[in-house]
Amino acid sequence: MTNLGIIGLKHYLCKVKTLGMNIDQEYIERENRYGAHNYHPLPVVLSRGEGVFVWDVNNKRYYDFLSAYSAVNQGHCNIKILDALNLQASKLTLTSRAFHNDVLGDYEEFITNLFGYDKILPMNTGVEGGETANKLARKWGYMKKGIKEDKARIIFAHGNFWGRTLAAISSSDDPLSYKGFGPYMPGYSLIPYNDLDALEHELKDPNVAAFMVEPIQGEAGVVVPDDGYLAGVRSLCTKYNVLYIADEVQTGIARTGKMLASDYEDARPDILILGKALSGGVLPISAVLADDEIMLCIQPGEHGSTFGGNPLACKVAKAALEVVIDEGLSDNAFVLGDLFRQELNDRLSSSKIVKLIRGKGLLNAIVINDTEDSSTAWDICLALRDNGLLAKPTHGNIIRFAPPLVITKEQLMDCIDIIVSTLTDFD
Ligand code: IF1
Repeated sequence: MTNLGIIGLKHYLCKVKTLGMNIDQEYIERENRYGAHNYHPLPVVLSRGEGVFVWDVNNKRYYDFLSAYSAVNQGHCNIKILDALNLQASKLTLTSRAFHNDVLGDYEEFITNLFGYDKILPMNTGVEGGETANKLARKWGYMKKGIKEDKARIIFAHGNFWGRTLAAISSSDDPLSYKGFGPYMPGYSLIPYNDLDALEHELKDPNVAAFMVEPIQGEAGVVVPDDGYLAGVRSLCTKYNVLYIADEVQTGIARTGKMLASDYEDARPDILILGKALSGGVLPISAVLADDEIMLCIQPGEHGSTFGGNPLACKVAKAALEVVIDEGLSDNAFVLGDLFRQELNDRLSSSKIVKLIRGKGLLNAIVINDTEDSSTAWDICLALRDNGLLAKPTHGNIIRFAPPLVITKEQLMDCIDIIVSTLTDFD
């Protein structure tokens, strides 16, 4: 937009405000008019963020209980991450991988040591991480497992969500994601989540290269599998020489109370996908981690990205991980997550509207006593917004609660009060 355009808009909005019209509506109508209609946002227009808080254009303050789908675990505008960003931004932002740069190697060494893998392949968005993991698994299947060309299969679980690309929607069983976008990627199959018998049945097929799964299913509504499921996946994949791919794009980076949700069990993935909070919400940064046996199956020229591994992203990701470690965010998520579920369970035990509270660490959801296609969860989110807390429904009857992990106990208790009183009003 030109300067004139910005001044014009501000002037116009001032007029709107003095006339007593709804200032939010102007922003919303502009998006609606000029932007694709691929989202249905909660009607709130945000302009500023700091830590656990965001402010709207009317300067009303909210607790952010979405954290941009767990991308801002380190809190909005985290100063250490912004310092890293600003310092590198004025030095060198992008070289492409056609040349080396003086930052990438340091980041690669840091992150592989932190997570205990031989190598990293840096990408940008979460879904590119998933695509990369799928390509790696197929290549490994042909080069190492001896699967005949074009026969490799990858198994997924019902309810999975890993993004919006054609490959990602080809493994989806949510019509909203896949319908109308065919034809689909071959070589994908679905089994029930949290079902080791079904997994073993599939893994017996020698053409299976990998099983890709979220340690907790986010989009499906924060579905936590039974204890022992991930360890079971690990041992079955080992038994049948199949790669275990963990999609920790949402569950990773301290969200569930450990650095990785996989850390709860003896369940080290063969391929680990990270995204979202890997940048603290500053840039799209994702990563695929694996050992040499797998990672070196991809040779120069066979995969890549213009922006993947750029110096700015490397500095930001390293800072984002250091914040998580230095500020003990895993422990905070673990302790406050237990408190959150316990308090809500105690104080909502007689609620007719709340069916169930579930989650791990600070990735939680409440299931509302209503049908999946009802508008109850949406209406509750509107009321929560009015009461100063932002959350988003997933399906008509589930609300996800995922605040930035820098939240303090005092702030969390304040949020629990808001949630309890809002839900009590609905009863
Ligand atoms: C949207 C939900 C969250 C993910 C997992 C990979 C990706 C995602 C486990 C892809 C992305 C998003 C994207 C966002 C909504 C969202 C979401 F509501 F669909 F369920 F987080 F919970 N693996 N999740 O959850 O990462 O390419 O987007 O960086 O609007 O699509 P991406």
